Amino acid sequence: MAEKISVILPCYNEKKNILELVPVIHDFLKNYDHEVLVIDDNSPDGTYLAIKEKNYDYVLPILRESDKGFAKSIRCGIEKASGDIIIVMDSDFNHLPKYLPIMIDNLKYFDCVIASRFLYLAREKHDGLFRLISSWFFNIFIRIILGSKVTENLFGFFAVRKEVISKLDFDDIFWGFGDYYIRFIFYIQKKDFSILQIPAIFGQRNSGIGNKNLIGRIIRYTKETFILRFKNL
Ligand SMILES: Nc1nc2c(ncn2[C@@H]2O[C@H](COP(=O)(O)OP(=O)(O)O)[C@@H](O)[C@H]2O)c(=O)[nH]1
Ligand SMILES: [Mg+2]
Repeated sequence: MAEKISVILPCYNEKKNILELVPVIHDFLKNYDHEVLVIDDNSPDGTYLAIKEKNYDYVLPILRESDKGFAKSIRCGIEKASGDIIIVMDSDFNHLPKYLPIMIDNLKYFDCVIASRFLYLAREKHDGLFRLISSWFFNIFIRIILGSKVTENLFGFFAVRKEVISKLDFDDIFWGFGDYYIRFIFYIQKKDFSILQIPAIFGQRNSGIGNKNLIGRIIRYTKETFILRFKNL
């Protein structure tokens, strides 16, 4: 039987984006058995109700009212997913759904497929040169401190078999914000799973503002990178 794909979409105040993104994902996955899990941390803009009202048979909307957080929402989605293949992506078009088929198809050959903005420096238009450059430097920093072999340790767009990710300790990884991805990439390499990087362009956020505090994040991620290093000496 064909394998089932579960796309995990954590979201906060993304009503407009999620209503546009979900049908686009559905369209790119029309040749695959799939479900889309929308995990909303009770956004004030009513993201959860908006997608629930659509009543799509391939969507599982999940409302989280306690213990909020980006990485914890992703964990919740993974735990509730019924698919054999897990895909995690942002719900604001920063992660472009056009890459889904190539990511899924390559899971025939690799345990995990990650999208990278820095493989062959895949670039097109982008809305944040500062963000791109700071991410490039930060990836170098992570590679030096943690010995990571991949070009992208921050983006958070990946596909993995459920049986593979289930071999990782979720308590070690899924908390905080984007720093969870540094830990995910670290532990998946530590377990010696095979990883394929595919070049990906950083998509433009369609609407809304998202998390603007880039400097605060750099400081937090630096701290978390050192903590991870010392925990795994
Ligand atoms: N469930 C959940 N999703 C979140 C939270 N914070 C951000 N997100 C979602 O995570 C994704 C990335 O957030 P964004 O603000 O765009 O971060 P950036 O792209 O790294 O600047 C978006 O799809 C957000 O809607 C949260 O606390 N809970
Ligand atoms: Mg974003």
